This record gives sequence, structure tokens and C-alpha cells, in this order.
Amino acid sequence: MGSYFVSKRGRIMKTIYTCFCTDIIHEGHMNILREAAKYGRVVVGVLTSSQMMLYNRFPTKTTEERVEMICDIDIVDEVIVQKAIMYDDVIGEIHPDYVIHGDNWNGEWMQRIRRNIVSLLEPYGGKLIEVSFTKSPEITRIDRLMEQKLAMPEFRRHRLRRVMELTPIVKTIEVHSGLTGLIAERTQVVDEKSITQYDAMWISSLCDSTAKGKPDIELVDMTSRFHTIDEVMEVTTKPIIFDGDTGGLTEHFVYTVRTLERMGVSAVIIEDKIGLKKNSLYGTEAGQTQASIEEFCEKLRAGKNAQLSDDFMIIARVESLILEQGMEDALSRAFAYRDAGADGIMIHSRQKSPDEILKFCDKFRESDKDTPLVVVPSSFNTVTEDELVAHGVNIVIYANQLLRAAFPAMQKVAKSILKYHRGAEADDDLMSIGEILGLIEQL
Ligand code: SPV
Ligand code: MG
Repeated sequence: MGSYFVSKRGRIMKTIYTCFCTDIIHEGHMNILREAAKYGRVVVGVLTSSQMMLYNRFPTKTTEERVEMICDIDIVDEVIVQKAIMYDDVIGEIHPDYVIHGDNWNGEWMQRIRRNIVSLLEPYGGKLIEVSFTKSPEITRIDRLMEQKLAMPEFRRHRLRRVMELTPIVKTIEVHSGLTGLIAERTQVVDEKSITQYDAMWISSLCDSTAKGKPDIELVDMTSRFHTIDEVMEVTTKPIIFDGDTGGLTEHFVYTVRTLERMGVSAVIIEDKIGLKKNSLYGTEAGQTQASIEEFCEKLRAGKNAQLSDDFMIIARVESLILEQGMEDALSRAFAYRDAGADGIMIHSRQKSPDEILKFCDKFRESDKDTPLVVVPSSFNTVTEDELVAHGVNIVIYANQLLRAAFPAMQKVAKSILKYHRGAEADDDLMSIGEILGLIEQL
């Protein structure tokens, strides 16, 4: 038997536990609680924000606010914080006689959680009570509203800063269309104990240009780049980091900052180059020119002065290692840009080995523990997220992989159709029509 409580009338009461992962209490939750109260003392676990975000239900309230919200419900006897998605710790601690849950165990991940609960209850005779999931137009409406709230500019913009507080490293994937946005929004990998998904999206100048068949030389104008952002925003909720190239003329950059903020973009990264910008991965072969520290600081200061919200970030990208100017130059620029108001530093390299990037991060962290560091491991792609965390990196950007994956896949199918004069041979490489229709949810 689990731990027990004695009611005011001297009756021994059993304990029933449920975990809530919600920002809002609706009829469905109340049904679960009313059912729970029939079995005994109702203990509700509030899932922490860092765990809740793994579920694709990014919290619009803090863990503390959600605890308060549950405490206010009369029928609830006790509220605790559940710190992991799996129930091992919580069941180990409170040994409930029952766990109660809706019967909506949708998908592989929820099934794992169910198995986890049953296996923990079984050894001591605890039981899982499954109540039928409440479906109503009102609940559907509330769920939709919560999701739409996440997409609103004020909320989305602030979300990058929140994610940085909640996770050791912000995993960011390149997107360049509504469809790639959906992949960033929905892709999950499930293992025994947890789920992993992307935390943020990167609108890359390279991929945004390449997807339009154009070179990455600031040729695709800002209006078109904003259109890509808008397309992505229409179908996603995750925060966006925008590749602002050089930021253009300072007189133009201040307008860009305002527009990005207003749209709900969380951060812009601008690089310290002048003249005709070429992609960094060309390195010194492309004859690119680095801006002087003074002029780049001036652009950063102007951007920060133009900014109206508290949460938008202007991140300075140091190109010294790309342009072979050495570690000392990279570090002195990084500190100067930070002092000019940059909210973070991106350090880039095109070496195969991550050594120079990790060395930069270590040296930067010797005197600055707080300013966010961003890296883009396109060339040094063997480095792991854990290694980056150990060297003080806050945001990792997988800057071009989706586009590079799509091109060979499309080319292969295009060739197959030409070769066989029909589509059948390409079928094994294709998503079914059913899957593609199901991918796009109807509103
Ligand atoms: C981009 O994705 O456009 C970047 C990163 O700026 S890199 O291509 O590595 O320069
Ligand atoms: Mg770029």
C-alpha cells in the first residue's frame, strides 16, 4: 500500500496522483479531478517548464504560476512539482495508490509514459485509472487558442530568452519555407526516457537565397527575406533567429531591427563584413573585407538604440577566424561588440576541427560568463552538443542541413522520371500522398 492520509473524520484515505502539463484549466482537467476525488486524496503534479517544453506545449506561464493555478482548485488536496516526464521519481516518493490519466495516449511517446507508470505501480499493487478523454468544441477551441498565443509576436519574440534559461543549449535548425518550418516545429526523437526536438529556427541567408536560386551575396532583398519569415511564422510557434548578413547600411539596419521586432523575430545576427558579402564558408578565397571595430560597433549601437522591446536580441558575428585574422583579433572584437551593446556573440570557423572554436569559447568565458555564445558547426560537424555546452556555448545552429538534404533527394527523383519515362520507379523515395495531405493540418 502507498503512503496514506487520515481524513478529518478519521477515515484512512488512499492517494491518487495526476500530472498536469497545462497553462489553463478546462472542463477536461476538471473531469479528471472530479473522478480522482472519488478514489481519495488528490495530489496533482505540475510538470516543470523545462520538461513541458519537450512536449511541444511551450508554457506561457512559469512553473510557479502553474503551481498557484492548481492550488486554487478546491478539489485538489496537495500540489507538487514533477521534475521529469517519466514518473520514476514521483511514484518513488509518494507511492500513490492510484495514478489517474485521460485515455488519450496518442503516439509512441505517450505509450511509453503509460508503460512507465504501469511498471512502477505494479510491484506494490498500485493501479492506473484511465478516464475517457473529454472532447468538446470548447476544449478544442481553448487548445487552439493556446497554440495561437504561442505564435503571437510578443510571445514568440520573448521565447528565445526563455528557452535559453530552460535548456543547456538551444538547438536551432535552418528553415526557408512553411514546409521546412513544419519540420522544425514537429520533428521529435523519442528514446526510453525523454523526447528531443528543436528549440528554435534559423532563417539562413545562404538557404533563403539558394532556395530562390540566387547567390548568397545580399542579393535577395529584405522585403523578400521578411516574406520568408512570414511564411514560416504562419505555420509555426518556435522562436526565430534571423541571419541579417552584414546588416547593410546602418541607416537601413535600424529599420530592419524595428521590422523584425514587430514581426516577433527573437534575434538578428549580423556579421562584421563590408562591401560585397560572400558566404563565409568560402573563407579568404572570396576576397571579403572585415569591417573596422569602430564602424561595426557603431552599427550595433544604432541597432540597439532603435530597438523598442526588451527581449529582442542583436547578436554580433565575428568573422576573424574565417578571414584568418587570429584568435586575439577574434577575442578583442567580441569584447568590443559586447561593450557596444551586442546581446550575444556568434563565432564562426570553416575548419574541419572544432578546436579553434572551442578555444575561442574557453578564452571568452575566462572573463565573460554570461554573454550568450552562438556557434554554427557546418564544417566542424563532429562536435557534439554536450561538448559545446562544456565550453560555454548557448545556441547551436544547424545552418543549412535541411536545404542540403532536399536538393539531392529532389534531383534523384527528377532523374529517375527522366530515365524511366514514368514516376513508378521513384515511388520508394517518396512520401505517400496520404502522408503529405496529413502533414498539413486543416484549420
Ligand atoms: C548562413 O546560413 O547563411 C550563414 C552561416 O551565414 S554560413 O553559411 O556558415 O556562413
Ligand atoms: Mg548567411
